[in-house]
Amino acid sequence: GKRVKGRQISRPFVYGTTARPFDPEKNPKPSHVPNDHTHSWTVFVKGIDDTDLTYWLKRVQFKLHESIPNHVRMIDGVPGKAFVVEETGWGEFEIAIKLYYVPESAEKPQTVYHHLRLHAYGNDAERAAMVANGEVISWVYEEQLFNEPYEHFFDVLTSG
Ligand code: SLL
Repeated sequence: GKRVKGRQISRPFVYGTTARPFDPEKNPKPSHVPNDHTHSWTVFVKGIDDTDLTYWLKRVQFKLHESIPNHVRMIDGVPGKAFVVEETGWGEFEIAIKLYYVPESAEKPQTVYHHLRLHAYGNDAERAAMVANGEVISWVYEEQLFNEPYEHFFDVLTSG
C-alpha cells in the first residue's frame, strides 16, 4: 500500500488510574483481599466520553509491579469499552502501558508510563483537585498521532 503524503491524523484518548481507599461503609474490602491491601484501584485506556478506540487500538498491555500476581496483563479491545485492569494493593508504582495498534496501521507498539496514584499530594487545593467522590484520580489526556498513514488505514481513521 501507499502512504497518504503530508497528512497527519490525530485521535484523542485518556489513560490513567483511579484509586479508592477501603472503607467499611463506602468501599468494603472483599474477604479474599490480603490484610495489608489499603486500596482498590484501576488502570485504564479509553476514549473521550467512552468513544470507541478499537478501530485504531487493538490491545493494551499493562505491566504492573512484580509484587502483584500475574503482573503482565494483556487486554484485548472490545468495541466501545475501556481497556482496563482492576486490582487492589498498598503501594504506588510506575505502570508501563503498551499500546498495540490494529494491523492495517503497520505501526509498532508504543509504551507510555504512568504512576499509579493512591494518595493525593500537595496543598489543600491541589489535593482537592485530585479527589472526586473519594477517589484519587490521575488521568492524562493524550492525542495519538498517525503520520502519513497507509491509504487503507487512512480510510479506516476518517470513515468513523
Ligand atoms: C513501594 N516501590 O514500596 C513501591 C512498591 C508495590 C505495591 C509498591 C502489592 C499488591 C499485591 C502492592 O500493592 N505492591 O500484593 O497484590 O511503595
